[in-house]
Amino acid sequence: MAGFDGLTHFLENYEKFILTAHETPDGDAVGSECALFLALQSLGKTVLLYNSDPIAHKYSFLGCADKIVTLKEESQLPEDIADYALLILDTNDLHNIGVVAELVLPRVKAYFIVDHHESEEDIIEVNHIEESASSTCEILFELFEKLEIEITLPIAEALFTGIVYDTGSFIYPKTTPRTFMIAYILSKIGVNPNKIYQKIYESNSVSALRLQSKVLSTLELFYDQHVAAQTMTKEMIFECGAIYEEADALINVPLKSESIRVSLFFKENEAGILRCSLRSKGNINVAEIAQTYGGGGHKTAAGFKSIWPLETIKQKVLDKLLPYFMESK
Ligand SMILES: [Mn+2]
Repeated sequence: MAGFDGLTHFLENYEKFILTAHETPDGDAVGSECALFLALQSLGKTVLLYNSDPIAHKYSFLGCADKIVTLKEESQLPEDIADYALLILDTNDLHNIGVVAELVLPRVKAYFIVDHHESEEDIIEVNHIEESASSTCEILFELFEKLEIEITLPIAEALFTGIVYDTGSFIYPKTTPRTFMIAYILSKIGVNPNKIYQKIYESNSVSALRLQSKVLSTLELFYDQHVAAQTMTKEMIFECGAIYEEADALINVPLKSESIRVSLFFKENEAGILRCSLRSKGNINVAEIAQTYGGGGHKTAAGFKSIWPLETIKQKVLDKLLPYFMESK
């Protein structure tokens, strides 16, 4: 495991911090932002939170969720932004922080990444990236212990949220004894696991439920029922009164079927921009396919923005998957 020296030096070196996380922030992104916000404040630092996309309503129970500003334009930034340092959480891809890359990154004194996604060696060397960690929140827990920062209940709830989200409630492959040990400590501090579960998984709007029903009805199966494809158009979002972010977990639904090895989700946002998300079980590397089209991700979870219309890109992706399923055709 990497030491915390680089990160602790960075935190000591500056007094003012801006925190951000990846586009379409998930439970680990928001949880790590909130936890680090409160922890840095307890050290007497000045801290601001900016994201490129709004956070989902279900995370509004977190202590500082209302402090997160959705960044649209320069005028929202502090006048003394040149005195700030930027901490980028839960992604190591500067293309994945949206407008923060254009408006904040060039103006701050320095930046530092805290993340657990796969990365290039040169990025890992100068940042804090632990690929084996279940979540960014798991890394932050260890940081707080190292710095002897008191983990208050709001910090504990934020950390627990990120860990529960990124481990699929303690079942995904990077869930380790260390993850359970941290969960044990957080629950001793007073976190109520059932409350967090309800907030994350049982707080969706009815519009999200309607959207799910529409998206699931687009399901198509390919390659002897090993590949599933779902589609969401902007019209579906408008008809349901939903928002784009409410579709983020729908790609996981087909994977619950035993025969499905790859799940594809072609989704248009409200502005009509088409994105393709890919998930796989087993040894199919979907990040390779996403990289072909300018995207990225992990071996089992990746995505890219499409410059082609839906039917064209769907066929291109299916063609890329063909070699994996030649024998079963
Ligand atoms: Mn994460």
